[in-house]
Amino acid sequence: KVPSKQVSITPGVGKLVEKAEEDGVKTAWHRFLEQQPQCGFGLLGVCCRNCTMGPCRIDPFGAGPTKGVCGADADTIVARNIVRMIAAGAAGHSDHSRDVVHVFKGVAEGKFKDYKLTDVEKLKELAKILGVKTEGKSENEIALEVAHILEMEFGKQDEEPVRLLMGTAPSKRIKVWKKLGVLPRAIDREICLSMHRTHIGCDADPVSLLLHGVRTALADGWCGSMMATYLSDILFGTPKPIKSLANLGVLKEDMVNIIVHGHNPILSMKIAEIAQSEEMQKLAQQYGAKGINVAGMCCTGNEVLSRMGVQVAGNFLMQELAIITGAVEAVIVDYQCLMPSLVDVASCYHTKIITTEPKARIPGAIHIEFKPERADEIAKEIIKIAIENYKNRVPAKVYIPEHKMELVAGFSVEAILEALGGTLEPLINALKDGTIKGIVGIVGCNNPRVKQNYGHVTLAKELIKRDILVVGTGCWGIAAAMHGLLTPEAAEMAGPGLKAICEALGIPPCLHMGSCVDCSRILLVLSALANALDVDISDLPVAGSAPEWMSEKAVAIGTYFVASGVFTHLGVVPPVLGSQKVTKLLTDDIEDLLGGKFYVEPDPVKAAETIYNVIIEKRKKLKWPV
Ligand code: NFS
Repeated sequence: KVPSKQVSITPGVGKLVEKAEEDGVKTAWHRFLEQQPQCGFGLLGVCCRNCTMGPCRIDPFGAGPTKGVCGADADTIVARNIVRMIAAGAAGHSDHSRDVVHVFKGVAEGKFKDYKLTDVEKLKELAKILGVKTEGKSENEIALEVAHILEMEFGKQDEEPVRLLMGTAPSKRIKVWKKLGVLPRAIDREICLSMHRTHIGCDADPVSLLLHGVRTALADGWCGSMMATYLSDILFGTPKPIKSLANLGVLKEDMVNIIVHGHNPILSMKIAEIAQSEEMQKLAQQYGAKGINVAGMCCTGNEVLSRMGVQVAGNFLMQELAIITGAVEAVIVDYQCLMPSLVDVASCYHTKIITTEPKARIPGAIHIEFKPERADEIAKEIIKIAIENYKNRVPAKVYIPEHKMELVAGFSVEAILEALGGTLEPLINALKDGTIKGIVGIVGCNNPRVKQNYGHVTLAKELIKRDILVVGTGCWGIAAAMHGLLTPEAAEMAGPGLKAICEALGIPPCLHMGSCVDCSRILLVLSALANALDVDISDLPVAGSAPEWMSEKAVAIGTYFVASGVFTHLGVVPPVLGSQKVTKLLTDDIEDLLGGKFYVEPDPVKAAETIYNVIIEKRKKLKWPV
């Protein structure tokens, strides 16, 4: 049994964990308990499985072996392991991006009729960034040229840095990267090189390894993830402030409930759109339901929330709970952050798990491969499975917590600018005169090591109280939503300066900027601020945080934030403590090279205090009032 009252601060979660136990179902919290005590070598990062002379592990107390069979010491092993995490995270974001490029190109070629170029202004902006001339060309011609350049960003073989980074990062920052030799040349190349360097018998120098980790992370943030954001906006529209609701209470007792879960908007946008069609709604009524209710989960939830206002059922640790309500007809997934246990949990209820991507299959799930050339047709086919499953719902097993919270999402860079009246001036002035002390980006996951959403919500509240504007993405965005931080009324919780600004502009003190690939939007804000003030990002009174992170993607994001000059807080200790050298490099020395560094603090209240102090120091250096 897990102590249900201690697993989460989010209303409804504890109740569903108890229901799971009554129904004989295990959740991530139960499996986390079963894993205790976890492997100390793994936690410290000193276990190496990169060849079959091993696995080798280094004795952290120095009494046992200090080197692996090949001679690698703790510094080498820890650095190699963390670089592999960065590479996997960058691969996740960027391969998602590759799929969006594929659809974008197919649309430009007229092959994928079910999609269109929705935001042409943004297409032109991207063309300009990439140096594509637009005059006298049709939208499709521009899109094709853009698609060609973006494809090359993955696999080009020359030594030139990726163009998207060169076109969006501030020039002062680019100089820093150039001097260090970490300007990424191509996304796939840097990821591949991360794997090569960490192979047995290659790079053994922790400094050189970590610098390549930085290069790989930059290829993700300023290119791979950035591309996913730009193209998703062009295909589906750039988010604007939009109202919706969050938490499991968005599920409906008398409707066919469909959860879209994963990351890529290409399918989930279609499901959300087609579920609204008369044909599908009528079919649902024929099966005895009032209609179809689509709700999002994790980042694909953020994608459909930001652009269509689709309600969100919850963040990462709530995916199993949605099924445990007994009221979900289908969970439709693409890839990333899907627990394979969804199938086990679903087997105790009537829920169908539908996988759609060849690269993310789950044994026991129904697999319907998604193909953009038949998008509408496949979306319908999938929705029909959910509708037909409504009759199998067992009313006695249904429990939907009543909790749901209002929210406003959709704060793209464009939307923030519009709220500010078209220019950054008001924000810059508020920063300069100290009305707002700084800006902090909070991102990342849930992790059963942390009381669910306690880190996310507490840190955000502590920061806004200190007149720090909070922006963020991913599962943080959903946590903030479920706890009422994404409403204009939340300004009540902010300090007097931030409160006044929020009230004047009618915005929340915490701004939801999208999914995790949309951390690129945060980079663009930093870039615009640095350019406008003619300083480097590392001079700005800003910071980043991932209070409850767990995924390799989060490691990539944290690293590109640090590499971009941002002081970055982690609420969960990364597996590096087995090497004093690597730990010191990441939390101290790296600042001299890049202007940013990692700071680890599990207590969000203490973290807020430290972040505030860092921001005040930055303000003093800029000679701004504190
Ligand atoms: Ni980001 Fe988004 Fe959530 Fe973590 Fe997973 S959904 S891509 S990895 S768990 S924030």
